Amino acid sequence: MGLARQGKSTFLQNVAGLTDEEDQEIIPSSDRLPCTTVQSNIYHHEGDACAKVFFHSESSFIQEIITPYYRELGFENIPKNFHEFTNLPFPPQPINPQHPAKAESIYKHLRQDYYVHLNKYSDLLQSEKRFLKVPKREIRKSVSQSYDASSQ
Ligand SMILES: Nc1nc2c(ncn2[C@@H]2O[C@H](COP(=O)(O)OP(=O)(O)O)[C@@H](O)[C@H]2O)c(=O)[nH]1
Ligand SMILES: [Mg+2]
Repeated sequence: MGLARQGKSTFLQNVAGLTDEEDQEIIPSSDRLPCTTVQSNIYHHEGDACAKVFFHSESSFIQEIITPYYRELGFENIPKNFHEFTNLPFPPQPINPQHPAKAESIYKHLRQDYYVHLNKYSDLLQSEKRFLKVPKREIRKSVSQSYDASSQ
């Protein structure tokens, strides 16, 4: 366990004996902003490395990811489905937060990562949960996020 950029991924690369730069992509690490941003279970496996990437369904995404944000931020109109999350007006600010700075940070994450970028990931959410098997060269793209020069 540890905060972002404390060396968790690098530690796992070393424990797993991933010494080549190309192999290190199996457990991506970064010196920039938070990199690996999903729960990742790593197993020893004979043969070519690959990843099983699990996707939320539209409804599990709303229930398990979005709803807790709405509750935490005091929003009453919790979207009942993906369509509502996309189409209802987005709340302008946290409601009566007990810890304003924390609520602001949570709000920013919900807005800037999940709401603003809806059209970049909505196609990945289907009516059922599913998984895809991806080859080594696509693991980084699947388990991490990247940033531009201004950290966006
Ligand atoms: N100097 C030094 N740098 C490290 C060490 N472990 C990791 N790093 C660097 O710290 C940055 C963040 O590491 P990363 O493993 O991605 O952190 P994570 O967010 O905890 O997974 C990377 O640039 C690593 O190369 C270490 O033991 N010493
Ligand atoms: Mg990491």
